[in-house]
Amino acid sequence: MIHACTAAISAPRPSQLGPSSYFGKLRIASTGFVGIRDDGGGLSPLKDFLAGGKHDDFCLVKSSGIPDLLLMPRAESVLSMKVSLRRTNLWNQPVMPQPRTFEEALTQASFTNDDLDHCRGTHYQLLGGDSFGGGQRKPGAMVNNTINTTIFLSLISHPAFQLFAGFATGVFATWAPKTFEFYLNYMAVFYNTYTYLSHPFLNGIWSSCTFNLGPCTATRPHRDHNNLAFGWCAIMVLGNFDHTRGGHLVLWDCKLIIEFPLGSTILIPSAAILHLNIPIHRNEHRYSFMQYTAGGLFRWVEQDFKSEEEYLAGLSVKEQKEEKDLGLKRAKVGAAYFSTLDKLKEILFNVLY
Ligand SMILES: O=C(O)CCC(=O)C(=O)O
Ligand SMILES: [Fe+2]
Repeated sequence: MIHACTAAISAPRPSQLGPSSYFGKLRIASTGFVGIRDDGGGLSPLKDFLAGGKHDDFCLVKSSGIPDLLLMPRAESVLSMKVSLRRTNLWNQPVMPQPRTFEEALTQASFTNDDLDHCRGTHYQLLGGDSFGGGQRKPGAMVNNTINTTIFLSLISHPAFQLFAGFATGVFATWAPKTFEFYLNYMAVFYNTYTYLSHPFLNGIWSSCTFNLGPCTATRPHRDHNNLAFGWCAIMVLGNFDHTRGGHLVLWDCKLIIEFPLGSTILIPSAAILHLNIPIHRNEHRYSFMQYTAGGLFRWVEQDFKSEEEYLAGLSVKEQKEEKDLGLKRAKVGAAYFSTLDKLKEILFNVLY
């Protein structure tokens, strides 16, 4: 069952992005489903984003404890949503994972030094779920070694992560209902066809998740280009750190630096927006849990369960051209799925009356 927890928390505070804020066109690969790889660059300390720092044109979104809604300028579309579980009575439930849960996972997992240097940063990460891309010939479950598979399975069986999955899914369905419906429709076809695969969480909409096991998770500037180009991912943050001094989520393209306290979940279009974290301080720990669905899974459904080459080979020259044009148009189609406040009000009105 999907938790519609958003109903239990107070009304969101909209932060209209300032005129200097920028959310460019969706960067979309020619097939129209995944983003374009863009990472590199190092970590920036908080002072760079404060008065006198080299990025002091960024706007700091302080954590108010109530949900934060970020809107795109002019279009007033909902770009991001931040909610905190700590304001709900769910937070005090004994099932909540303690930093110990991550420490134990990290101690038991089997990592090499190379695992500490990846495009997102220099922290340990455990990935799992169903995916497609990166050389796979067809969609399937991500492959880990036996130890890491066991740890991944035990984390996704943890009641707290099941609760987070349902919570984030409820937020997604509430604030981006059209995008959510797109996920529902495509994933219903996908999982009805591949009955031997299943979502990591029965109450969650996303097909994959990453446990950023830190112990000091701070991502470098990156776009999660394998995610659906116009899709949303959910990031839940845990650990033991002072969120006013570090751990912020920076949405580079929007010139926003968002305080990201323990127990909060932020949903963003992570393939489209360049994002990164401010490092935390010595003796602090930060872990995050990210849920997403690879754009390749949607493409696979759209293109009759065939590889790009196989699918195009079955089309006439005219159809191939149409298909390529359609790929680029998908950025527009995807952007149209973002909710406007008026649309959300209309939906609410129809539900209530
Ligand atoms: O930990 C965070 O706040 C961001 C995580 C993230 O962007 C990622 O894992 O791709
Ligand atoms: Fe990311």
